[in-house]
Amino acid sequence: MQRRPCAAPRTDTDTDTDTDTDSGEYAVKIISATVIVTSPSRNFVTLKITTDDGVTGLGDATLNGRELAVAAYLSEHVAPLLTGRDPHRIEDTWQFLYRGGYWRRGPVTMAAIAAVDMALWDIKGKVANLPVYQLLGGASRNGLQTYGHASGRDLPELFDSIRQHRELGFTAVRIQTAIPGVRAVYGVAAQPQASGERYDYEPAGRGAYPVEEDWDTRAYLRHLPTVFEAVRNEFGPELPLLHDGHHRMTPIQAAKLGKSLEPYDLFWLEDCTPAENQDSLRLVRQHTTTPLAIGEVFNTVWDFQTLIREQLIDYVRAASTHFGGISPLKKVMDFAAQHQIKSGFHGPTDVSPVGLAAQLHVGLAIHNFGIQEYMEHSAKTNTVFAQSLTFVDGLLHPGEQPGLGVEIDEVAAATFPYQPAYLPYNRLNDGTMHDW
Ligand code: EZ4
Ligand code: CO
Repeated sequence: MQRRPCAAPRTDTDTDTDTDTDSGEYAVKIISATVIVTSPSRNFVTLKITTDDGVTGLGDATLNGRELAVAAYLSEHVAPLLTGRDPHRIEDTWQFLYRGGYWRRGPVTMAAIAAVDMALWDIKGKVANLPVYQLLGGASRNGLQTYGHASGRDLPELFDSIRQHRELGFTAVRIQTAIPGVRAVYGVAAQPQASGERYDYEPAGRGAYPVEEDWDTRAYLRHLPTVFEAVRNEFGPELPLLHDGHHRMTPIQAAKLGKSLEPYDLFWLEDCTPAENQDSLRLVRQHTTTPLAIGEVFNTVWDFQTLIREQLIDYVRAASTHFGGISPLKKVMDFAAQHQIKSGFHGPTDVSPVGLAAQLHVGLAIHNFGIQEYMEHSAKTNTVFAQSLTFVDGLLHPGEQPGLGVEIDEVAAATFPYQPAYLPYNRLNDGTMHDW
């Protein structure tokens, strides 16, 4: 019998069986790929791939505020193409979905491809009986240093939040505070929202329409250095401090902020300018030695090309889920290593436990790990996802279970149906829309 072409999908008329191949490459086939949308305390989109010998793999396709678009992309256009493919051909399947789709990139496409990539790594690990980090080269460290999100409406509340995080074992903290004159600011957990339930300390609120927030860059630039001065005075010079500018400044404003924060020795300043304008980082870089982190909204390795090659950043903020999965995350970090740039993968709770596990395995294996963002998932989320990660003495570890180490309880998942939820948007005082 003639061999089928490489990785051709099974068709209805195909009478081929698993046993008539001599190379072994068709020994296992994908028999199903199903999409699970669940909202235990927030919305998550999970892909479950099953092979004909009963092994399952999970991938995260959660895209905050646009969840159902990725779910449809997967169930309508990707799942049918996966049936019959060899689950072990991870790179080939990634390229098939990326190049074969013709319309490349974008968060919906790349979250969908990410879910497939993660699920196939999960399967490969289970078949090999090894945690995924072992397949990526093995551990380069004992565990991953993490940072938590400290925030407050004023200094006493912020100081309490920093103390709480240190008691939980965090050895680094991100600092976000309210700004006098601004009603609602990104990243301040205790701040009341205009409407919508705040969940998991993340900014998206449940409800059919996004909440409006306001913004004043001049007030922010004046206020923030005073907050960092107070935190350094209270907690001393050792504690690594981070801050997220959340895409709101122009290049010259970001340069000014970077300079004014230099006395407080930040671990990083994140997303100081909107990511679309890569050239703007040159200007920021020329003016400040405050380390820069960027890329949580990037989709592909190519988005980092200029920033890494010209050493315009210090940390890669990509998230496994929004960046096409484990395979491209490993590639971008290998490229970054040549330029002494480290990882700082995006780990909010809108990356599911599956997506978080995927990047923990990468972070444990690569040499140029920097720091890992960690926001614990809620107790409700943990009733749906069983995680094997551990967090001891400030170090995260993905655990030793074969594969990614996360399983989903589909019965529990079904009890939490999707609920519309949107990230807020920003307007300036005169009503102009601004980056949120
Ligand atoms: O606002 O993931 O660094 N973390 C962040 C996040 C983002 C959310 C958006 O869904 O900027 O909190
Ligand atoms: Co951010």
